[in-house]
Amino acid sequence: MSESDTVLSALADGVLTLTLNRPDKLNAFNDEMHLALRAGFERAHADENVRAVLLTGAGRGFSAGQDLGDRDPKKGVPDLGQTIETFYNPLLRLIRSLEKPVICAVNGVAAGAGANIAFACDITLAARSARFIQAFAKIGLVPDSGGTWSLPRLIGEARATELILTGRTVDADEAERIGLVDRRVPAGADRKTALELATTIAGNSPVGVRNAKRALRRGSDVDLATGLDVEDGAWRATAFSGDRAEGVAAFNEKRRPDWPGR
Ligand code: LHQ
Repeated sequence: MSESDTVLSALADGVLTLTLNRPDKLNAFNDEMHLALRAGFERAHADENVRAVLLTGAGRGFSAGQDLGDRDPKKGVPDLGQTIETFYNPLLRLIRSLEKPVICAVNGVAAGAGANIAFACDITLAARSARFIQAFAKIGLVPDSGGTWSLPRLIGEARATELILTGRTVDADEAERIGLVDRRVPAGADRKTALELATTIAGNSPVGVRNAKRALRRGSDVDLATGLDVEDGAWRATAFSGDRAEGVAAFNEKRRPDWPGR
C-alpha cells in the first residue's frame, strides 16, 4: 500500500491518492512524513500510470504544519532554514512542477505549512469542517511553503496581508467566498467529491491535460502577447498528438478513447 505509514499511498483509475497519516498530531510534518510525501510526488512524476494526484489527510485534520515538538528550541537550537531548504521548498517545487493535476481535499484544520501546501495544489476543495490558519506570526515566523507567493495570487494582496499578519482562522464558507479554495463541499463528501474530480481529469487526454496545465501555469505570469504564444505552443503540442487523433476517432466511433498519452 504505501512508502511509509505516515503517508498512505494508493493508485486506482489513474489517481494516486496520498493521505497524510499522523492523525494524533493532526498530520503535523515530522521528517519521516516529509520524506514519504516527497516519495509520493516523485512517483507521481515518474509513473505514467499516475494521471492525477489526490492529496488529503487522515482523521480530523488536514495538517497542522510543521511538528513543533520536532523543532522545539528547548531541545537545542533547530536550524529552521535547513528545514525549509531540505524539506518544504523541494516539496513545493515538486508539487508545482508536476505536469499532472494535484487535487487537494482539506478536511478540518490546515495550519502553517499545512495550509500553504494545500494552496500550492491545482484545485483545493474544503470540507465543511475545513479551517485555514496562517499560524506563522503566532510563533514568531513568516510564511513558508510559498504562502507569500500563493496567497496574493489566490485572494489579492490586501486579504493575503490581513490573513498572514493576524493569523486568524478562515472557515470553509469564507475560504470559498474569497477564493482561497476552489469550492466548499458538503459534510462527509470532500474525499468522494475530490476523488470524482480527480478521476474525471485522469480519464481525459494526458497530452491535453498536461499542456493545458503548462499553459495555465506560464500564462498567468505573462502579458497577453506572451500568453498567446504560450497557448499556441500548447495547442500545437496537442493538435498533432496521438491523443488528439484518438479523441476524434473515439468520438466518431461512439466509444471511450484509449489514450496513447503521446
Ligand atoms: C501538534 C501540532 C503541531 C505538533 C497540533 N506540532 N503537534 C517550518 C520550519 C520550521 C519550523 C517551524 O515551522 C515551519 C512551518 C510551519 O508549519 S509553522 C506553523 C506550525 N503550526 C502551528 O503553529 C499550529 C500549531 N497547532 C495549533 O495551533 C492547534 O493545534 C490547531 C489550531 C492546529 C488545532 O487546534 P485543536 O483543534 O484545538 O487541536 P489541538 O491543539 O488539541 O491538537 C491536537 C493534537 O495535535 C495535540 O496533541 P495532544 O497530544 O495534546 O492531543 C497537539 O499538541 C497536536 N498538534 N499541532 N504543529
